[in-house]
Amino acid sequence: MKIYLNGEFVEKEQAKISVYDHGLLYGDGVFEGIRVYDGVIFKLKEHIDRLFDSATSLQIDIQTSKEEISKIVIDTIRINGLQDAYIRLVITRGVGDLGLDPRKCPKPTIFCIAEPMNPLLGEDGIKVITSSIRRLPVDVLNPAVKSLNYLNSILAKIQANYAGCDEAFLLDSEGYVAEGTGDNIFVIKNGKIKTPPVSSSVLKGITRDAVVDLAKEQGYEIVEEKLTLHDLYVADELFITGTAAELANVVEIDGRIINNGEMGEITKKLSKEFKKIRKVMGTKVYE
Ligand code: PXG
Repeated sequence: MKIYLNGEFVEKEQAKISVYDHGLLYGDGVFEGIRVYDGVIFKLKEHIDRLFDSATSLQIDIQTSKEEISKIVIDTIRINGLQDAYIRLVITRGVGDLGLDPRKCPKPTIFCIAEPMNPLLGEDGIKVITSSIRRLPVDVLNPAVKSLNYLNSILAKIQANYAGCDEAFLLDSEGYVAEGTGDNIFVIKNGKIKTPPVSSSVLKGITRDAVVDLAKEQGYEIVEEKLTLHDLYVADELFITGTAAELANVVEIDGRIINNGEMGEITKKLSKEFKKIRKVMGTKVYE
């Protein structure tokens, strides 16, 4: 497996970065998780746009154009001869000294990994708990920025592990449902699909947006509104979306069984349609 690192492709064992890299010292960097399906990179443009927005927000100068970064992603898949894979594209502030000052980091570190990966949480339906860890408020570290700081998601995941669950949901600082550790949440009640608005401590997931569009095309009513845990507990159907998790059905939340532990009809339909569109919506790796 060859990895792109700062201008060249190197073997996995040789893909090493400095201990003075601020991505490592301070979580000072941004990233994207992207998937390629059947040789088509799903929504590559949207991922690159979000990466650049995250970098702009943190005032990280990527010093490379969007076109060049897109080409790095394409070349990483090509050089490894992959058709279906998960891609991790990371840009850190780069190598500096031991102080925080970003001015000491003249050049960003850029790397891209691509390797085969099944849906992260399996396809059998997942069990979820609500974490006591809150999603970061927009005035602390805006969750719209996909930064290398994932500690609150990791703390929530540890709680899920202890509870014997697959995933944890986080509330925002007001107590409304925000999102999973690396995924967005959808609730279905009486045929209506609901998801929390991106304005409140929720990452604007690219899978989320694709599923919203898809649901509208299929004629479903879909609303973005604040949700409480009660809405989740009494849901007819519940699922999550994310690049790594794809579309995963939730069968249990905090001990409440959803739809008798089965995948509901609307979730089934959306999951089927999502599998169709994702193979065509994006950038072809091999012409
Ligand atoms: N919310 C958060 C906090 C995320 O990190 C999503 C939603 C879904 O966004 P996309 O654009 O992928 O539909 C993410 C995705 C993991 C993992 O292991 C997930 C993400 C990043 C890294 C790892 O589940 N991000």
